[in-house]
Amino acid sequence: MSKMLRMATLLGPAVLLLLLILGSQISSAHETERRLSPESTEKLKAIGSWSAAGLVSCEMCELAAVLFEGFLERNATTEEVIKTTTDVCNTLKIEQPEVCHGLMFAYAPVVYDVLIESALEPRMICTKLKMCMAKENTYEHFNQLDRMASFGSNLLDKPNYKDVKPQEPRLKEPFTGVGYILQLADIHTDPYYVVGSNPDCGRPGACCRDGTGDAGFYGDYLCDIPLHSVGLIFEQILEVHKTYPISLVVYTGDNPPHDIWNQSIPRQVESTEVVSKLINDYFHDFVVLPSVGNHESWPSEEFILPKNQWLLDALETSWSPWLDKAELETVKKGGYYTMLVQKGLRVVSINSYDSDLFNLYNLLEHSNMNIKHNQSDWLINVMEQAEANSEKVIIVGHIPCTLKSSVNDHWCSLYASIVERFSTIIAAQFYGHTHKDQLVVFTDAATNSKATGMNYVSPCITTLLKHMPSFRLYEYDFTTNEVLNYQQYVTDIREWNANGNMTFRLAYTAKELYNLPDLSPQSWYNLAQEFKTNATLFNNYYQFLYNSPYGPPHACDDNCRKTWTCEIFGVTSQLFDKCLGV
Ligand SMILES: *[C@@H]1O[C@H](CO)[C@@H](O)[C@H](O)[C@H]1NC(C)=O
Ligand SMILES: *[C@@H]1O[C@H](CO)[C@@H](O)[C@H](O)[C@H]1NC(C)=O
Ligand SMILES: *[C@@H]1O[C@H](CO)[C@@H](O)[C@H](O)[C@H]1NC(C)=O
Ligand SMILES: *[C@@H]1O[C@H](CO)[C@@H](O)[C@H](O)[C@H]1NC(C)=O
Ligand SMILES: CC(=O)N[C@H]1CO[C@H](CO)[C@@H](O)[C@@H]1O
Repeated sequence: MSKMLRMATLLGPAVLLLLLILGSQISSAHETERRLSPESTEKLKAIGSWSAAGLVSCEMCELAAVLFEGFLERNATTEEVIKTTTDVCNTLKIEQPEVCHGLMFAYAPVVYDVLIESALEPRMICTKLKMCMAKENTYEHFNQLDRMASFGSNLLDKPNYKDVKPQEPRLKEPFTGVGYILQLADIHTDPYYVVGSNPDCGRPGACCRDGTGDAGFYGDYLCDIPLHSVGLIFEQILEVHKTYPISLVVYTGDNPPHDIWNQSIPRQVESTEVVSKLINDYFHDFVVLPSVGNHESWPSEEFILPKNQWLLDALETSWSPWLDKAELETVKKGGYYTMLVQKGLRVVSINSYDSDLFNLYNLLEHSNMNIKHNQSDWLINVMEQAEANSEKVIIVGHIPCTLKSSVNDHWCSLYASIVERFSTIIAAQFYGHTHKDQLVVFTDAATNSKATGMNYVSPCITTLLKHMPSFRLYEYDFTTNEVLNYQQYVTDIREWNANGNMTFRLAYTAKELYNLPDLSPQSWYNLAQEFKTNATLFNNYYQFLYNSPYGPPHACDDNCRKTWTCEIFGVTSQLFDKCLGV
């Protein structure tokens, strides 16, 4: 089993599923040859080993699709789909048997149901998941793909304003002057962490559990973080709070561990309950602004209503210490809400399942994001009202519009239009999800040369995949509603284990690191443009990007620098390509 595949399991279950399935086609080539051109078959034979092929090539994905075409043709039962895909996984020894079964049990029915309901050809999924290029006329039913293309295109032109009763500000005594906004991102705590376990057990997202090995008391860089360490991290944050008083807490989601093959609805609900309770225990005197992560659902990443109403019900309960009745109502309806924090400052919390490329339900015509009067309409209405009331808005959410986050272009191009349309009232966007320390700059659709918005992507609290636990404080002017600076804090869990030193250190402050005049979107735009040509300047960004105790995994050559720089501007794949000049 290759490390690459295990990475795929952690990063994109749907990707892995497709990967697994195509394996059967390599071993039983007759089915393959019936469907594929001789060139493709040759290419596949040439690829030989999985890892050599990178994560998923177009050919591989199309092969996986062939298996599903078979299921569809013979109207296979869900049980058969699970069994066959599990067999494939086991035969190829891609994961341990319980992992194979767990993955297929969770994901194969989702793929199958979506194919049946959408009537999309299986191989179109490969295009939709950006594994294959969209080549015109390649497929007979290619036009099916365009069904969703008109989505959102006219939304911003139409007068959409609907009056709703004005909200009472949450804070009777508003903050003025400079304060600090804390962001907690990607906590992913493992309830089954056992000190002294094997951290490299070969079961993705579920090591450090077996009681035989050297996983440290406070955590291990190959595992998700134990709950007792999360509490200790919160204690350390409250120490920093004595110097830099925190006004608001933004908590951008992803509570469960990464054992996506061994989850269930009750366990997912419990994760959100436990993490919310812990945050409430430590930050009960603060205004806390939560948003939902892509790992909160079961299966992880997959979300559609009414099927996942249980998650919204759980959020309503877990978030009830922080939100009022009206706010909880929209949480229960769609997992989003808006809060007027104080006069003139509004927060909008987005449910980012609409942007998740691996939320296969987004392929359905009746996906949540395609239905009128759902989140996108709601968001536009809220922004229009905020504008009419002269409010500034902070948007908080989980999955940012960056290619590495695996987002769909439909949501992200609509989101980018919203950011542009309301650029004068959006004070900041705070997101997480990538576990990396990233910047995202939005530009105007007409010329892509003027900054319209700035999205800060904060690194994570969990240690899994070699990330140092970290948190961020945004220095915010509550009088002018501007982000003035931010402080990035990190700690090395190896030091905790070695000598009990849990002190967080300041990794950097943004303004000083980059020598910025201010943190306006335009200043970030200018800086990121310079990254293209100035490697010294870019390395300031790159050294903190992975937030790893071992430093970046490799030196960044010109190509790498170009890719990461275009990632900053790559809100959609079109913009990414445009930046790369392809
Ligand atoms: C597929 O099988 C299900 C039961 O397993 C049955 O209800 C359905 O009618 C079948 N569909 C077709 C098109 O044969
Ligand atoms: C899988 O989850 C169950 C609880 O649902 C737990 O008892 C079991 O230990 C987990 N397996 C692993 C390998 O972590
Ligand atoms: C603990 O860690 C902090 C931050 O890295 C460091 O400044 C300090 O010197 C350490 N203290 C001890 C006793 O090792
Ligand atoms: C690159 O950026 C560094 C750091 O800001 C600066 O000192 C240097 O002059 C820049 N180099 C060029 C060629 O612009
Ligand atoms: C989550 C959500 O808001 N769902 C709604 C989307 O819009 C349709 C039609 O207006 C409603 O029926 C859903 O309840």
